[in-house]
Amino acid sequence: MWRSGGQTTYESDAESGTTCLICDTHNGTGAVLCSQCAAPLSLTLSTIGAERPPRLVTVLGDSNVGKTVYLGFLLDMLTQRARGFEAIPKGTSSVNLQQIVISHMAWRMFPPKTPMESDQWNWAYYEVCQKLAGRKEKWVDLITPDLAGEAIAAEVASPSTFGVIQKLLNKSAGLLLLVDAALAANGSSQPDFFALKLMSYVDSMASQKRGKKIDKPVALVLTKADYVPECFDNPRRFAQANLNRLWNICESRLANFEFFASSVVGSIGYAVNESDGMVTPVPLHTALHGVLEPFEWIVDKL
Ligand SMILES: Nc1nc2c(ncn2[C@@H]2O[C@H](COP(=O)(O)OP(=O)(O)OP(=O)(O)O)[C@@H](O)[C@H]2O)c(=O)[nH]1
Ligand SMILES: [Mg+2]
Ligand SMILES: [Zn+2]
Repeated sequence: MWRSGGQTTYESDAESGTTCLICDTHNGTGAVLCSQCAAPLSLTLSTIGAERPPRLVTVLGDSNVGKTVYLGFLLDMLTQRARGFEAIPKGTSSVNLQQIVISHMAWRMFPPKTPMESDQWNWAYYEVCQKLAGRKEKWVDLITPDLAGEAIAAEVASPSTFGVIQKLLNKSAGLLLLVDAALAANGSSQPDFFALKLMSYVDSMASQKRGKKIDKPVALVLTKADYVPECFDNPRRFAQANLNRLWNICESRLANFEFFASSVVGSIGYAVNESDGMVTPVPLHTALHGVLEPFEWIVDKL
């Protein structure tokens, strides 16, 4: 890796090996995943020759909040040219996450839970362009892993357990923080406390001067809003009423934040397993609401 004009350029060649794009660790030739953080080294290879430094957007949230589902649909909407966007995956493995989510939903199943091991996470790298009539084209190189909620919880509880999360945060241009609106509306304090811990972690990692707010745009996405449709009318009001601790820390520490409501299902059924009585939600049909808006807002702020 070398730096010129304030910009970091990453190297990779047969003799000297590859520098990890996420944690800057140097890896020997033949390595596929970074020995330090398990990010795919193909990310570095994909940036070679790029005109812009890549921008990372990280999706955070508790386990079961809907990160995998949200990210899969977001990437799919981008590649389907929703609202003036165009997206080109860099490297075939980037397509895996989108494919897993879409193919499961086509079979009326939610995708499986993301494994805790970082070498099992799907990473997506897309070159995204927004072309809107009367406006200049805007290019963003979106790099994001599908993190496991349990790994995020472990890192927040004890920083450096999953060092890759800390590195990602440092390098991210924007954050998407997902919060389960259905749980919050049911009176559970878990989503509020988890998001409060996450925000406190983000704040401590930002190492801002005391009293200065964090500039990084943070979109707070209220997921599963199909269960709480009033959330769509006014996500800010919903957060103030049901996620008050989160609302307060956002107001105190973030210069750029916005709440959004999102849902990916139009109707949902329930299947009961006869042998063990386990109830599984069945997405009867897909209907996307508020998936693109948070990302569009972040791109607008970059
Ligand atoms: N009703 C409804 N349920 C949803 C929606 N999105 C996700 N879910 C439910 O939430 C569950 C978890 O979604 P995932 O995307 O796997 O959650 P995750 O945040 O990736 O969880 P981890 O991989 O454990 O970190 C799904 O299996 C669905 O049951 C939604 O828009 N509406
Ligand atoms: Mg997941
Ligand atoms: Zn690394």
